[in-house]
Order: sequence, then structure tokens, then C-alpha cells
Amino acid sequence: MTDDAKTPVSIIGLGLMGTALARAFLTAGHPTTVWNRTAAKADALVADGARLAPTIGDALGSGGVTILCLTDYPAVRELLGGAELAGTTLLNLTSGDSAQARETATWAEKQGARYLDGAIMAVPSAIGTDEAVILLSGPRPDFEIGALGTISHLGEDPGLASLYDVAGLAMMWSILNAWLQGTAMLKTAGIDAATYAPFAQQIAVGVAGWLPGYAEQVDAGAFPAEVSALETDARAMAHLVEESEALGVNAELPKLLKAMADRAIAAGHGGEQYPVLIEEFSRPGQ
Ligand code: FVH
Repeated sequence: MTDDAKTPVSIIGLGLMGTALARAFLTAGHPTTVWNRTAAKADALVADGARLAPTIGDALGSGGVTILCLTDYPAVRELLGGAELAGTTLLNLTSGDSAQARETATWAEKQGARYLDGAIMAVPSAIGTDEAVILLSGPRPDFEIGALGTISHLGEDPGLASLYDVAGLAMMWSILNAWLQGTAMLKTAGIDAATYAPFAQQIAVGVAGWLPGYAEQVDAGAFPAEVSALETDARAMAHLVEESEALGVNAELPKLLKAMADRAIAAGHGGEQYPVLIEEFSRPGQ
């Protein structure tokens, strides 16, 4: 049953994610129109109450907000290239980088569309729950899409959602890689991954707690060594490199960490605290 008081939505792109988005809207009672290049992927949604748009133009013209969830930005531009966009509201939840988001925003606005960019920080099975975080950037949304999860509008710059998306990926992969490094080392002593995981989790949670204080140092551009100096940390990094090599596990990641600290120390920052490495992270790598 659809509820006419709810924002009408059109979903363009019914891959794994687009299908989950459409299903969440249907479940919440939004009038839901769908379109997909391979039309058969719409069958189950149509059976459950979605309206199949016969053309892209029809999907764009059905009012409310049109949500794009395609493989990449070139696919979005190819698909919308010849379409009439004047008067439409577009929300592009396709993954990409901030330059693609800004370029697409400029292009769509020139065609007369209201354009928001977005990033989905969730897997399809989480869509429709609070755990699904959807980041938006561009003009403040004038539609209601809370059925998808936790919606966060980051600001007017359309590139912000993509930037936060990749910054989140940096966190995710850094934590996972650090955990895998420790897991590989402990495996050499017969400790299995499940035994190490709770300890690793405790460290990750503890370090996460340092972030607000360290962020204050980064924003102030002042890095007094209140807890530990970088040169002390670098000595511990040397232990990590040496231990990895001695155990015959991969030492590339520990060496990278140490190389960055060594450069900062060579530049005179050895007596300052770890966040001084922001200077290394803020310029192109070597
Ligand atoms: N799946 C996930 O867990 C992640 C979570 C984080 C965000 N992503 C992003 O969501 C976008 C879509 O991902 P997806 O998983 O739905 O991807 P697919 O299942 O491969 O579906 C791709 C859809 O795109 C359509 N498509 C591709 N190229 C074109 C084109 N040139 N013209 C029209 N449609 C196109 C494709 O159509 P079809 O192959 O079914 O005909 C699918 O509908 C993506 O940016 C993720 O990074 C998901």
C-alpha cells in the first residue's frame, strides 16, 4: 500500500543496491517508480507494488525525487545525456569521487535540475535500518527519504558526500589492514584470528577515543607531546618492522608507517606528538 503523503520516488538502476533502495521505499509506503536498463530486474518490485517506467523520461517526470544508483558516473552521464532534466530533483547515490560529483552537479544544474549527490555507507541488506548511513551533499533536501536509513546532509558542496565516503574507506581499510598485520604475526605463534580479534578490537576502540583530542591538535596546528613523542613512537615502529621481518610475515605496511614518521623526524618534528604526521599526509607521497 502506498501513502500519497510520502515523497514519490523514482529509482533508476536496479542492481543489488538500487533494488534494496526501491524495496525500502515500497515497504515504507512511498509511491515508487522504477527503471532499469535490463527491465526484467524490475519484475519482483513491480509485483510488490512498484510502477515500471517505460522510459527514462517517464521515470524522471514522475515527480518527487529521482534516485540514481548505477555502476559509476560515466554510466549516469551516458544515461541522462539526452534526457529532459529541467524541473527535476536528482539524487545521485552512485559511488565516485568528489570531482565527478561536482562536475555532475554543475552539468545537471545547467540543465535545470536540482542536484544532490550522495554516498551509501552500507551494504544492501542494511538498507531500511538505522545502520545504513546515507550521506548527502548539495542543496538541503526538500524530500523525505528516511525510509532508507540514517540520512546525514553534510553541506552545500556537492563533493562532500564522496569525500566523506573515501575518508570512511581510509578508516575502514586502515583498521582492517592493521588487524591483518597483527593476525599474521600472531599466527606464527599458533594464535588463531578469533583469539586475537577481541584484543585487536579493544585497541581499535581505545585508539578511536583519542581522535577528538588529536583533532584539536591538527586544527590548532600545534602538537605538544602530552602522551608520547613521535621519536618514541618511531622506535616502537622499528620493533614492528623487525618483528615482522624476523617472523617472515609481510613488513610493507610497518615500513611505510616508519618511513613517514622518519621523514617527519628528519624535518624536525621528533619531539612532537603523533598527529604532526598530518603534514606528511597533506602533501603528495614520494
Ligand atoms: N552493493 C554494495 O554493497 C555497495 C555499497 C556502497 C555503495 N555501492 C554503490 O552503489 C552503486 C550500485 O551498486 P550495485 O551493487 O547496485 O551494482 P550492480 O548490482 O552492479 O548494479 C549496477 C546497476 O547499474 C546499471 N548500469 C550500469 N551501467 C549502465 C549504463 N551504461 N546505463 C544504464 N544502466 C547501467 C545496471 O543495469 P543492468 O546491468 O542491470 O542493466 C545496474 O542496474 C555503485 O556505484 C556502488 O559503488 C554499492
